[in-house]
Order: sequence, then C-alpha cells, then structure tokens
Amino acid sequence: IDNSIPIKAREAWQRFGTKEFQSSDELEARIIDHVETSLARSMYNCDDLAAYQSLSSSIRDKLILRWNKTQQLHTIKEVKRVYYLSLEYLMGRALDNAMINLDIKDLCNKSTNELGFNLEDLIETEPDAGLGNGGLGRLAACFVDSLSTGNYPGWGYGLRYNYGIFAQKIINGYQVETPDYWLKFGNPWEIPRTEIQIPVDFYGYVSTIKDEKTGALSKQWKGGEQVLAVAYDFPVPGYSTSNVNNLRMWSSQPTREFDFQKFNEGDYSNSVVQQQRAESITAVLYPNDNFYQGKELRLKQQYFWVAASLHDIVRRFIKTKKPFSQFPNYVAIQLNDTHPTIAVVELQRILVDLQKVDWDEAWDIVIKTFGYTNHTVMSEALEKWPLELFANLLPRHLEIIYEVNLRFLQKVEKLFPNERDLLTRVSVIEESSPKNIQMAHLAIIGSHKVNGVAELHSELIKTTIFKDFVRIYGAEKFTNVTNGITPRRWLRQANPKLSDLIASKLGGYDYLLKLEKLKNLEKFLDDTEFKKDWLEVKRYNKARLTSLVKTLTGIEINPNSMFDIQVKRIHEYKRQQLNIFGVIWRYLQIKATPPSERSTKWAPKVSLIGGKAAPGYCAAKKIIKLVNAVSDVVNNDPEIGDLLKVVFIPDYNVSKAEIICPASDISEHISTAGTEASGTSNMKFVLNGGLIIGTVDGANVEITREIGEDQIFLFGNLSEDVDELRHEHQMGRLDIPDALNQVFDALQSGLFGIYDEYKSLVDNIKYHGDYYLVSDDFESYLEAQSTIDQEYRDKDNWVRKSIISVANMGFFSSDRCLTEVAPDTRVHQFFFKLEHDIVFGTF
Ligand code: GL9
Repeated sequence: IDNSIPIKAREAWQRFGTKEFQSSDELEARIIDHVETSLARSMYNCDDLAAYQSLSSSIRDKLILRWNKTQQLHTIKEVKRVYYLSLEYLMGRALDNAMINLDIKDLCNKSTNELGFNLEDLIETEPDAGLGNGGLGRLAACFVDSLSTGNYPGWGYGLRYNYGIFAQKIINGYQVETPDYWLKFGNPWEIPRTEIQIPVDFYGYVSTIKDEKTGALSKQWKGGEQVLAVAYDFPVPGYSTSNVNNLRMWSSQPTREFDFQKFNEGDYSNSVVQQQRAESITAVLYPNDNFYQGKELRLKQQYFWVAASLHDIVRRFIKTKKPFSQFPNYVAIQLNDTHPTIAVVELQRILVDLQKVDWDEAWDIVIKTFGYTNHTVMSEALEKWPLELFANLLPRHLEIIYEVNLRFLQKVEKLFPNERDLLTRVSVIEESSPKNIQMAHLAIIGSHKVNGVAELHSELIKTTIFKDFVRIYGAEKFTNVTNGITPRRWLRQANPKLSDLIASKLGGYDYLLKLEKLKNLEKFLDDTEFKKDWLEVKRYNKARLTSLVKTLTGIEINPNSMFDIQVKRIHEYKRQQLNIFGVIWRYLQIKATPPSERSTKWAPKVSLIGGKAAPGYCAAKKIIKLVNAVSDVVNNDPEIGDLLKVVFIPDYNVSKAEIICPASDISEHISTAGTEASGTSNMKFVLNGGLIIGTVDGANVEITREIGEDQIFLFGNLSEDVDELRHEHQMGRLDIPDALNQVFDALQSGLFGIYDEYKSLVDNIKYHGDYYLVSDDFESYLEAQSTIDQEYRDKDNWVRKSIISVANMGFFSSDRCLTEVAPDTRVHQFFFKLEHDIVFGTF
C-alpha cells in the first residue's frame, strides 16, 4: 500500500493506536475529553447540547475505528461493492440508533448518569437529519441500516444539503414553511473529508480530438464552470455486527475562494458571486413529493452528485488494477428512482472518452452495472428534462444520449419492423415541443433490471407506463422487490416496551435480525397475562403520544379513546380529504344522536392527521387548513366532549413518527387504488400492533396476504376499475352519495369557517371529474369505519388481531429486500463476520 507507515515505525503506532472504549469508565473519560478539548468547555458550562455532542463524538470514535477496519478488509478481500444512489436519505436521529445497534445503551446510560445527565434528554437534543421528503428517502435510510446489518459491503451516496426538508409551523390553521438549518450546532456524526475534493464540470463545449499516434478520433468535453465536491462521511453501524458501512454525502464548494481578476479590478462584491453560485448547489433539498419540477438547479444537483460519486467509484476500482471488463463483477449500482439516471451516461462517458474503451464494450459494462427502481406511476412525477436546458448544462452527455437512443431505436426497429408509433413512444427523446428527455426510458435502457416496490405496483408498471419496454426486453427484466422497513429503528427503538415484551416471549432479541421469528408469538394468543401486557404496552404508548400532542398543540386527548392516525405527506392521491370528510360525517352523526344515547352509540375516538404539503401545492395546503378548522370546531363543541377529538400534528418527521407509530389503534392507508406504489408507514404501524384501514393498493395487498384478511379493514374500488370510473365521472354519469352531500352542505353552511377556503376541494369532486374517486369510495369507507367501531368494542378480539398481525410481519423487514434482488444481480453477501482483529492479524 502506498503512503503507508514504514515497518519499523509500525510498532509505535500499534503501541499507541486508539482503542475502542469498552467500559462506562472509559466512555466517561472520552466524553470529558471531548467536552474539554473538542468543545473547549468544562464541567462548569456543559449543558445538554454539549453532553449530547460529546457522547455522540465518543460513539463516533468507536464507529470510525470499525469503519476503517471494515473498509480495509473490503479492499484487501476485493469484494464486490454495492452502491445505492439516492438524492434523499431521511435518517432521523443517529444517537439512539447507534447505541442500539452497538448494544451500548445501558453503558451509555450509566456513564451519562454519573456525569449528571439524563440520557433520554440527550437523545431529544439531536435535530433530525431530514434529508428527504417521505417514503422514498426513508426507504434509503432503512436500506443503509440493512446493508450494514447484513454485512454487505454497501455504500450510500447522496448530497449533504445545508437545509433539509422545511420545518412546518401551523399559523391560524395554515402551513407556514421555515428553513431547517439542521447543521446549526455542527454535526458530531459526520467526518469531513476535506482531502477528498472532486472537480465537477458544467456547461462548456465538446471538441473532437485526434490521437497523434493512432489517428483515432475521440470526443472531449471542456467544461465552462467548475465546482468542487467535498466528501462528508457518515459511518453506518449495523445491528449486532462490527461491520460499519459508509454513507458519503457531497457538499459543493467553489474551486477558488473568489474571482481575483474581479477583485483586483475593484469589483469586490461580484468577486464572491461565483463562490455563492457553487455553494448553492447543495444548499437545499427540493421539497416535492411525487412531483417533478424542471428546474436547472435541480439538474445541477443531480449531475454534481452523480459525477462525484462515479468518479469515486471508478477511482476505487482502478486501484484494483483490473481491466474494465471486470467492472460489473466488482461494482453494482442501484438507481433510487430516475434522479441519478445521468449516471448511466456519465459512466459511458468515463469509459469511452476518458478510458478509451470501445463503445459497445463500454455500453455492455454500463448495463451490467446498473439496476433501476421505479417508485411511482403518476405521470406528474416522471422526470422529463427539457432538451435545451440539458444541452446547455451537459453538452457531451446529450450527444451520448443521442447515440444510445439511436442504437436502441435501431434495435427496436429490427425487432418490430413497421411500428413507427412504437419507436416514437419508447424514444428517450420525447418528440414534443419543446422536446424532452424521458429519464425513465434512459434508466430502463441503461439497466439490466427494473423493479417496482410492491406487487401491484410492479404489475402496473408492466401494463401501463413501461408496457412497450416489456415487449422489447421481455417480462424477465421487470421484477418486484416489495419495500421493507428496519425493525431495529421501527420496533426496537420506536417501541422499546413492545420489543422487550416480544423478547421475553421469544427468548431474546434475535427476531430483530430474523423477523420471521415473530411468527412464534401466535403460540401466546390464549395467554391471558401476555395479552394484558400487550394492551398495557399500547396504553403506555398512547399516553406517550397524548403528552406529545399536548406539548405540540395544547390539545388534551383522552388516551382511553380509540386513536385513528394518518401521518404521511399531504397529497390528493393519499386522500387525507376522504379522511377528514369522514370525520365531519361522524361529527354530524354524533350531533344528530339524542344526547342520552350518544355515549352508548359512539365510543370515544381521536382522529390524528399529520404531514407536510409541498410549498407550491395549493390543494394539499387547503386540506391542512380544513383539518385544522374541523379540529377547532369539534374540539371546542361542549356537546361532544371526548366522543370525538381532531388533531393536526405539526411538523411530522422521523423522530415524531417513532412516537406516533406505536400509539395507533387504527391507521389509515387510503390512497386511490393504483396510486400509492407501496407505502411503508403501513408496515410501521402494523409492526407496532396497530390495525389498518386501507384500500387495495400498494403493499396493503401483501400485508393482507401475510397477516390475513381478518386483521385488516379493506374498502373501496379496485385499481382495475379506476379508469372506467374516471371516464364515467367525465361523462357526468355518477352521483355524489348522500352522506358526502351532507358533509358538503355542512361545509357550505359555514360550520367550519369561510367556505371559499375549501370550495375547490369540494368542486373537484362535484364538478371536475373527482379524479381521486373520493365520492366513489366514501360509503364503503364509512362502512369500514363502522365495522372498526364494532370490532374495537371487543377488547380480546382486538388484541388477538393485533398479536396475529405483528406475528406475521416478518416479510416486511428491509433485510429481506436486499436478499431478493434477482439472481444475476445478487450482491455477493459478505459471508464472513468481521472478526477484525483476527483477520487483520494476518496482514
Ligand atoms: C414513493 C411512493 O409514493 C411510496 O408509495 C413508496 O413507498 C416510496 C418508496 O418506494 O416511494 N415514491 C415517491 O416519489 N415518494 C414515495 O414515497 N415520494 C417521496 O418520498 C416524497
């Protein structure tokens, strides 16, 4: 190894080399060390923040030692690495997770107590790393946990945004976005790699150059603007293993501090403009959910991230001195949605232009390297870059796209002669005006596998948006990998009481690694004591949420009520409007019941709704306002009391989800059939013993199959009926059901404030085709809710359903997702546990 320490000095290194802390005393010493030296504080001014930072730095030190050994081992053993390219990682907090995965929580508790701190308070001090919007970003976070836990040599690559997803404030019932500067107090979990600086080019021009010796012509891109990508590493610990993987996040920096020429000309303020321009690339996460916005800065983010990551990956491969033909045997890259699709083109450019690999051989390498995951069928979410914009920013990449497309279309024409329309449909270049580059087409053409994220969704992409590609490539290229969640965060960390109870019955925590072991819980269905404990855990978790709600909103809810929860991004397709219309209907029904009969007819219920709306999404913002308006009226109606409470939970994020998911009796996953690709919060709620009301959509289908139909409250139209219903609406042939009209009348009467604020939500249903089929599903939704009311009255029945559900959730571990990739793309599982010291002793 170059630059390594000479043999005779190694003894000194080994003698003084850093050791991991083992005891609480050693940890205390480290914490104090960090307080006094890293933070330059003392015991006279060490607050919770300083204690949190020093504890985290101490744990990070431990992780770094393991991280180093892991990386050295992977390099020496020349394992195949898997790289996950995702623009979003919704990590949440790191401290609790690291303590759990390293199994040092008791030890940390002891140390921090002895130093005068409460560990729970320190955990609460950490801001969420909210570098994602929702399901897609949280899936990436679950996958990095599973990669480390499963001992895969797996890296994540992403962007280190200075501002994560905005913080949501509710003012007068309206959403107000405030910036999330999560790095305000620094970040003890990251390692700045200031020595890793990768130049990334934009704009410029392409020239043809002639090789002096061979006379061969080749293309060369000369960039017009250069920015530096600086690496920040986040060590990712696995559960019950010393394997520590890396999440590398790029931050943009100017190549030069400022423009000397401008400075010397006396134009001081303009001399720093370039610098700001460079820094703006990783300044902020785009806050859209399932929606594409063709902004140049977003394309810059994508290329910046992809170019830096590929450069890093290729550099690592080149160090092995293997020929490029071996590249796919050592590198697998998974594209999380189409956001990193330019990687396909960038790798082809690196191979052909820079490494002088022949075009066909290079393209073969590219295809073998990439896999593409699709996360949505909704047309407004599919990325299409305007050709002009792309040509200006990435001229050479556009040429490569033309060439790739031409060769692809020639193949298609051979396969299907005389099908001109087919060529038009599958072309990467959309022949619209202005012309667009269809990124999904490029992702399919440049990958060897394409997967959807739940069975229904994976079937849908084959019959709708990617139908033509199935004809061309055959159905085998299109597979399904149903989403999963990590049981370490979503059970052990979020719900320690349930996790302990389960462990007491299953003989330890091994189920967190082999989630199918939960099945054994079914043996205890008649164990009265166990069922009592199960209910007691739920009661505890509901009390925990009750106090969070009080803190956040001031609203007092009764923890003995049924908790009905819908938390996720606010989107018309997810149909929070259906939920709140149902709540209004219930309110009207209670009011219509004679007061003396109310408490026998209606059991106390709390409806909780939470989630962020994209800042530019008007309809979603109106839904938030409506929920808050209903909440105001219902909660202050003296006739209602505890029978119904409505809460909008502000600023829903990962750390709040950890309190919310364990506290549900019922949660809502009620998207229009065929629109929610998978959903993952459905899995989180069920794994925590809540039942769900849902449509036959996304992973609700597999959840039903696994836990059994008796454990889920399904309703609504099926996805195969959606097109027909939409057509009928357009023809004006469908009526609004009576119950929904009653709700609309109440809204129009001004019962919940100024009707104009919500009018468009109602008009969309009444007059504009009801695209999300709220009216079609309303009655069946109310029926399902009424079934829930009845079933909930029988406590033993409910607790049995809850236990059966949890017992059958094994399939939904994100560990399973990683083993499920088709055989030819299967990442070589790193088959030996990392007994570092033993392995390293031999080198
Ligand atoms: C999503 C789908 O809408 C979800 O149904 C799916 O569970 C996740 C993960 O596969 O992907 N696609 C998508 O664009 N988002 C999803 O959540 N949006 C966000 O993450 C904001």
